[in-house]
Amino acid sequence: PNVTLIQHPLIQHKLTLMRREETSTAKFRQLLREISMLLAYEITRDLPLRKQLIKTPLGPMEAPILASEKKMVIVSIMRAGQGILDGILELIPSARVGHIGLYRDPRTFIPIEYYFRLPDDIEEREVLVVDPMIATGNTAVAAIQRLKQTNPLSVKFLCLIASPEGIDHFHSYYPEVPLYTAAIDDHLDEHGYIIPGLGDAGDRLFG
Ligand code: HSX
Repeated sequence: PNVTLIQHPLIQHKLTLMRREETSTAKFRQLLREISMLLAYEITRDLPLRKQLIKTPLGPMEAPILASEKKMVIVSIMRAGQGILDGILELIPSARVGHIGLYRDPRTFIPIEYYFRLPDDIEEREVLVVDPMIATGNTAVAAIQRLKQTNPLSVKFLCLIASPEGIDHFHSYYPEVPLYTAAIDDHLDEHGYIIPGLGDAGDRLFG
């Protein structure tokens, strides 16, 4: 399957701290920001470069810079995606930002859209969708479905923890969309929570 498990030791360590029940909101927020920077570093490994003629104080040089003409777009699935977005923006401050508001009906687990806003020229931009959790996978599928209507150049999805069920569900709809995650947990419970997971990411991030 089209899944990359990002297992840098610092990421694993920070994720463990985030999972702990006793970790405070402030600490959780800080860890999510740090871990998101590390994930972004890993995901952007293959960004194409081009050469540009520059002048250092001591002379000219053909130096590498990012090749894409158009800045990439980070799309945050509200509200927990905001925590990942903040971290990535520290690393890629010029990225453009989109927002998708989706909440999961607690009974049916069906995502309901309440907000959708993307930057201009989305057809010419690469998109990275971020949300800490893929539980049933319904939210991720709904987000990609909605995004694809706007025809971006490419789409990737980044989360922190995914369930095996969620990954299967996601890729049964969108096998071509690369999924990056820091962990694949054991299973989903009957309330659609990832076990062992870290609880409700939005609640842990915002209180
Ligand atoms: C949580 O539920 C996460 O941040 C996601 O937005 C969503 C994942 O649930 P699911 O749709 O994969 O079941 O609030």
